[in-house]
Amino acid sequence: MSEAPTTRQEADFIVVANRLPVDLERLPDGTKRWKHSPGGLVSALAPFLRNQDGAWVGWPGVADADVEPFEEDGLLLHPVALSADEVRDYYEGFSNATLWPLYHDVVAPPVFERDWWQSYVRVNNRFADAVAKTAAPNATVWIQDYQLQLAPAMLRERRPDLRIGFFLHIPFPPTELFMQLPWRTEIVRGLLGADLVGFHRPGGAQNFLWLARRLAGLEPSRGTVGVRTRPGLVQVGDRTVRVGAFPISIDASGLDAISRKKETINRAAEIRRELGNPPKILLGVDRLDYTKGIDLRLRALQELLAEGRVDPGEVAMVQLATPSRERVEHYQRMRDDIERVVSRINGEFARVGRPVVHYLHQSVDRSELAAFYLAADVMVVTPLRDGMNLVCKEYVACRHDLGGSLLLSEFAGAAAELTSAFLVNPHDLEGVKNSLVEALSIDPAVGRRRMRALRRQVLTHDVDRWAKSFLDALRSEPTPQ
Ligand code: ADQ
Repeated sequence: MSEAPTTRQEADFIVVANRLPVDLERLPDGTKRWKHSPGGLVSALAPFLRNQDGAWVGWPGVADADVEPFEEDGLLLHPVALSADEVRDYYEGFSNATLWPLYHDVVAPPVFERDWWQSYVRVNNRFADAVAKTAAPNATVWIQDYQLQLAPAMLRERRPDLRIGFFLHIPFPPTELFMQLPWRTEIVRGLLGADLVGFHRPGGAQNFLWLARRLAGLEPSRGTVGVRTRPGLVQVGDRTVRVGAFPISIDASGLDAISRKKETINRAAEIRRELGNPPKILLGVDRLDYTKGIDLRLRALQELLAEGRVDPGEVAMVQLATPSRERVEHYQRMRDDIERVVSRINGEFARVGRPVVHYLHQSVDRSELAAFYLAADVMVVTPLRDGMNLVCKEYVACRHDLGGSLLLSEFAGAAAELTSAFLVNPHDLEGVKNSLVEALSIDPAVGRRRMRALRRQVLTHDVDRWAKSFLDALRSEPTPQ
């Protein structure tokens, strides 16, 4: 992809996210090039934006990149530069070592550093400046995720004419945990700068409404928030802020189509052969993150093998783990732990040429991923906490053959929709083990029935519906309750 000259300066619809949908790469000879960056949010919103001649404001993924806005495929890309210190303090620090663990039920201890907070404030201001410059009069702006929670209020100060939406992709924590944050009031006030604040689940919206009363002294509506309906209302001066639940999803029909292709079906059969044609294949697909519960699903398998409840000759497990946040200390330790368990299992239960766990610390492309989904008898998704989790929906979208079973943590947002999965409490190792055994030995007719129910949900609630329901709500006027 090459840099094109800017043809447009302003946009009527702008997505703002920590990352641009393209990454800047520096080549060894000093030249730069853009590369499409994979990821849930990018694939969710890019098609939507292209149809509307929109703009995307975000960081290009490398420190100190000073690049001018440019247009690509009908989309205006507006890079926001971060210095190396800001990458360390705003991104790796406050976003990923303070907010990420705090919002995921403190499964790792959050670190509270005043310098990181200062950097977070500075970078959020810079994003607000960039959007203020790019937005046409009365434009619609959709700010994404935990890295930019101050940006709604900062942007409103600069541009009161804009319609501002905010969506949080990770869980919004229980109020008792949120109250630990030294800068809790600033974050709540930052979010209240939006016209519509969206969460995956009604529970997150409800927690936020409670905090708006407790920390900002406002009087929110008291009704229960519904899914895509009945948002909560908060009166902030002369503005009414709506707070709602909008569960995100995937491009379900796109993945369904890929999984029906002959090449994908052949590749799935080939994967089974490459694994030695074991009767059953277990699959895990995750960013390598301590919230995803990769270690505990391995431990469940290890105990089942040790107890003789699973025969190592009958089962192979594939764990695909995308490298993630490798400079954050907690992630380095977790990677070591996981790799140690993988070697223990293989050390004890593998035969020459036949490992039990096939662990790939790699990203694979979409069609290869679809083939893995199609090859797997049991998809194992065991996060300790997850805002939604797209992997489980992707698995279901690929199973046009109605084969396969889904084992899913109750602590993923998706569990509320995917009720025909084997739902497990990931803290209860015996429960996970029992459900694994059950999923491995399910009667095929029962399995098909369950998969049909899962597919009905996923195929009728796709990412377009998510984006449309959020944007329709954002562009409509609040109705008094
Ligand atoms: P993530 O924490 O990144 O997203 P998830 O929703 O599962 O988690 O999305 C991960 C994406 O990466 C999926 O599309 C998956 O296919 C892909 N992926 C993972 N490992 C891969 C591999 N080895 N190769 C190729 N692709 C791989 C955050 C929140 C979630 C929320 C999303 C969207 O933490 O809870 O669902 O945002 O809002």
